[in-house]
Amino acid sequence: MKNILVTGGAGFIGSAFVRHMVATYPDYQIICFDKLTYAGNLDNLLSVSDETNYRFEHGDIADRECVASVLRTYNIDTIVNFAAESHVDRSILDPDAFIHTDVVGAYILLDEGRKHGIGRFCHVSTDEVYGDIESGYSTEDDRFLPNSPYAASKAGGELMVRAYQITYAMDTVITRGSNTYGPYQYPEKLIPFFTTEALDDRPLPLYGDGKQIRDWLYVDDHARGVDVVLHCGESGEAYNLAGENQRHNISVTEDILELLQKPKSLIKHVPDREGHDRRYAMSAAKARQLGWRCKFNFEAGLQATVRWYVENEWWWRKIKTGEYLDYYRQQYAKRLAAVD
Ligand code: NAD
Ligand code: TDX
Repeated sequence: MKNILVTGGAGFIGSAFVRHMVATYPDYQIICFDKLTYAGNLDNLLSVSDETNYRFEHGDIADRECVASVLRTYNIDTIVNFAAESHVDRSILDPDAFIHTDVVGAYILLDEGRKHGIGRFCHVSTDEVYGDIESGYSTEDDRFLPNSPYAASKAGGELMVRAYQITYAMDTVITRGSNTYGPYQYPEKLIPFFTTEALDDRPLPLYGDGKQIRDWLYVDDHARGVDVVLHCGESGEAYNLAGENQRHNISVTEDILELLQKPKSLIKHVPDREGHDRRYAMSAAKARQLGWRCKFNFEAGLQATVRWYVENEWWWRKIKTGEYLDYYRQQYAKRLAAVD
């Protein structure tokens, strides 16, 4: 590996991965390729922007010519694909962009990668492909039962990766991460959304009874997990990157309020998300065999995250304007009015 294309590298987890790779492997060239959608943000990459082993290229993974050109220009030998539409609620409002990027984009990237003769293709996926799991832990051989348009589009992308491994003998690996949190996460996802809303004493719209369970993974652990699978994963295999920190949403919400010393009365139980999965839980045993371990437990990770949002208003205040407010109204206005 020498010249690594990191697609979606200006997003939340992709940027943590870029920062990690640029610092850890001075001999690699890290080329971030990103469309800069509402979720892409070059502020996430300010700390590496002057590094000699880092470059940024603006482009869409579903644009064949653009992908071919960047593969040629930088003589890319490795692709790590983080690029995706990533928010379940937006996929329920309008799935179009999810099919474009998570399915068609993954296909174009694979196809151009194959033509260019790249080495390893590492595809970043999610625990949501397994769907709701009432008890026990999903393992890598479990069947896919995706329930939201987002989850189905991620499952579709993964199946195309599998097809390229088997049909064209491409060298691929897949990671399936659990719910990730930490600095630089777009404030539409539960933890940054509730933290920044609570800071302004605004209502926290908790879906349904709040007893849904998610397994939380700190972003730096996720980024390191992708690095381990990229370097050590067996060709053709998928690896669960599970935080093994399962929490009810209501308990995460109360922890945030306690850290901020805000009252529980900010919590509003609003009408549920459509098709809402009750529980995700994965086994991380297979990734552990590669030597991957989480360094952050949930309490330390959440404290560091909440503190980061308190100290970095410059980053999130300018995001919570314009398009963000349109989305907020569409997603929450009726829900909050229903419980007023
Ligand atoms: P994000 O929404 O913060 O970032 C996505 C990035 O992809 C953005 O920079 C965006 O501009 C870019 N992008 C979108 N469409 C593109 C396109 N067509 N071409 C090029 N770039 C494009 O997402 P995230 O939370 O950092 O997630 C990264 C990956 O990890 C995704 O594949 C997601 O499915 C997966 N994942 C996320 C989580 C989580 O909890 N956030 C958990 C498991 C897996
Ligand atoms: O306003 C909210 N109220 C609420 O109760 C929001 C935004 C979320 N929730 C609930 C829904 C989920 O049960 O909190 C939980 C977490 O929600 P999200 O942050 O939207 O994450 P989730 O839907 O679980 O999906 C995440 O994990 C898997 C990421 O967004 C995906 O990209 C990843 O693949």
